[in-house]
Amino acid sequence: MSESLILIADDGPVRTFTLNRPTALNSFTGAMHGELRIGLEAAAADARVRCVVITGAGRGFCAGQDLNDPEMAPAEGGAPDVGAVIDRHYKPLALRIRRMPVPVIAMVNGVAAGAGANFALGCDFVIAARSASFIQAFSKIGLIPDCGGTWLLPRIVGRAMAIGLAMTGDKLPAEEAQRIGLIWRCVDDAALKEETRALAMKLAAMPSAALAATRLAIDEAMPATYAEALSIEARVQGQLGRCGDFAEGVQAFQHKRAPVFRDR
Ligand code: T3D
Repeated sequence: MSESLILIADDGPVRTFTLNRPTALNSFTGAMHGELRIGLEAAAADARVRCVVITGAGRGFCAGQDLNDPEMAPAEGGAPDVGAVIDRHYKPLALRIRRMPVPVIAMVNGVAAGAGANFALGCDFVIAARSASFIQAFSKIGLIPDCGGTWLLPRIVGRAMAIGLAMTGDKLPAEEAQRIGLIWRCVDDAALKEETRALAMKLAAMPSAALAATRLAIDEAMPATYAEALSIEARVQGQLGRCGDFAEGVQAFQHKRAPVFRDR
């Protein structure tokens, strides 16, 4: 039997997905997309899961699209339909992550290139090993940043950095990625798993629904005016105010005890 392209492991409320094509630096094939999509759907529907971690097997995180995947092969001698591959695989993946009801952490253990880099940047947190790096590899093969890169990069690091990273395709070491605010943290390689676990457990104990709503409200506010952002906050806060976690949070505060959050 062939080995799974996505390994799934639970550590209490934290579910870890490991991209498992290490000899090709975990680059995406259609089959790996399929397994990941099914796994993320299941995690989204499972109330026991309160935080998701995504990482890569071996020395790389993800080298983007597998450039040898038959799906990339030109149709009957013509050019491959790259746009169709994005519509079929990368758009659903990016949206799935953005709509997860729990926080998603990319634990970047090695190189993250092309769609592999932007797949990580689309997660709520990116924690990278000091030896890891980020490469907007697209320009080197005549493409533009995809998997959300054109939207994410300028919003995270500003237009000048976005253009620089995207046009040069230069390798950005993890330490530099943290310095320019592209990622949450760069940590020593030996500390990567423990630091990620600590963050994941902390997030898992927090009110998931409020964390997912925080992501939504910040994304919605990004292109909005100040007044519109205030209205978005009123709407989202109104919904959260009617949820059990808010009542629990206030009660726990009043009784000086630790809260137990359940909403998702
Ligand atoms: O249809 C569509 O294309 C739509 C979607 C596009 C999204 C994209 O992601 S486009 C960008 C695709 N990715 C790339 O262009 C990155 C290609 N890889 C590299 O530039 C380098 O491998 C890295 C800079 C990431 C790492 O370099 P290095 O020196 O550490 O490793 P390596 O020796 O190049 O790679 C190790 C193995 O992984 C090697 O296989 P081998 O020779 O040992 O059998 C290499 O061929 C393989 N590999 C790396 N990246 C890919 C790959 N195989 C298939 N596809 C890859 N993307």
